Amino acid sequence: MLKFDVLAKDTSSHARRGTLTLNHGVVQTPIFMPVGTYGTVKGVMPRSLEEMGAQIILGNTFHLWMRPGLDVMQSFGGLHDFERWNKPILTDSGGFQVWSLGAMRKITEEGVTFASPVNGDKLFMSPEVSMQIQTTLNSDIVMQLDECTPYETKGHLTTEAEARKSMEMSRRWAVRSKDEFARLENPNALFGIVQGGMFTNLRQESLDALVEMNFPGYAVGGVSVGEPKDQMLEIMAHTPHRLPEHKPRYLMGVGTPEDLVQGVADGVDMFDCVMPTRNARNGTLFTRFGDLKIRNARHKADHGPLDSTCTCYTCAGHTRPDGTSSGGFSRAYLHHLDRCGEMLGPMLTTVHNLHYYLNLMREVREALEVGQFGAFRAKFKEDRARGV
Ligand code: PRF
Ligand code: ZN
Repeated sequence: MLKFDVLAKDTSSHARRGTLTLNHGVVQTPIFMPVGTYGTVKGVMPRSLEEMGAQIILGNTFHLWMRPGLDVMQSFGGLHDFERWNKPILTDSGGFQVWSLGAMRKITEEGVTFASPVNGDKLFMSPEVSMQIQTTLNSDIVMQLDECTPYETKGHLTTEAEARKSMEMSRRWAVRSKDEFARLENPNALFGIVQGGMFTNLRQESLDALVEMNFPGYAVGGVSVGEPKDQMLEIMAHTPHRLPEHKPRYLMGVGTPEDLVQGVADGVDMFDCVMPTRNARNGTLFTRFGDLKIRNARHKADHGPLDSTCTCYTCAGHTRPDGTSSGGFSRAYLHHLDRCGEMLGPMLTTVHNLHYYLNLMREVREALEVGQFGAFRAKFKEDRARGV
């Protein structure tokens, strides 16, 4: 089941504010979806995710198929109960991850053959297998199996002919994914994925074919795969707003805070990216006034918070039962945890970065509701350029 309602539209861009109703709940869009590849958003307890307002998280077909495997998933009735997250879950199909294996895999029309990175077993992923796994996981949003067209392979830029071949195979895999999803009587929603590399004519062909198939939602794949920024922006400007107005649009694996705000302006409703979680673990933190590196010696004795306007647990602390505040953590303390390799360090920085991304989308939604998205964007850019 999937229902999508557009509540408000911006007058000077393709941005829109909507609600997406899924089997495990309602999602307010535009939304950022934290990545939980292995059935966990790394280092974050589900109660913290709830606290910071996460509405839907990702899981990964490929990883959960490897470990713990389908028998265990089946015995829990799916991923929600296993990981104790009762809100919506979207799972990526595995195509992108299998593709990332590089030399270890062989892609044919039938599917992808590869050696298990866990135990070396020979495995086969096809559109049908991906749908079977995602059905067992009971994901609210299931992604078709696709082939993410690379930007370049060993220095060779993907040609239009190569991108066409890849896009056409993804299109045939969309048909097979849809047929298998229907055969399994999966009660959730299946998204098609637009491919076509850096070629807008191929993007249009891919989009037209998928729209003809009438999916309940659509993703734009194959961007943020190593291309120069201007090419990424060109695809973002081209594709999302051409997708059906009354269906959700998901831009896969993007991006920086600036990319998200631009994506919303381009008509995107849903985003996911490892950037807030991965960067937190590397000590790169997002704030309203730009990014900072907590490892930098200038933070060594700084009593201030990461972001004085942030209300996350890391920056603002929590209220004790007696009504007093614990106070937020200082940059000096976070710098110290990083220096010592303490595990609380990445836990606190991940909470902050995710809160930043989720709050950014909350501010975007509020601006759209009151018809102030243009003004919001201008202020966002100005603040981010100010520097921390
Ligand atoms: N396809 C799938 N997952 C993805 C991508 C894609 O093209 C990308 C590209 N940025 C990220 N994740 N299935
Ligand atoms: Zn914070």
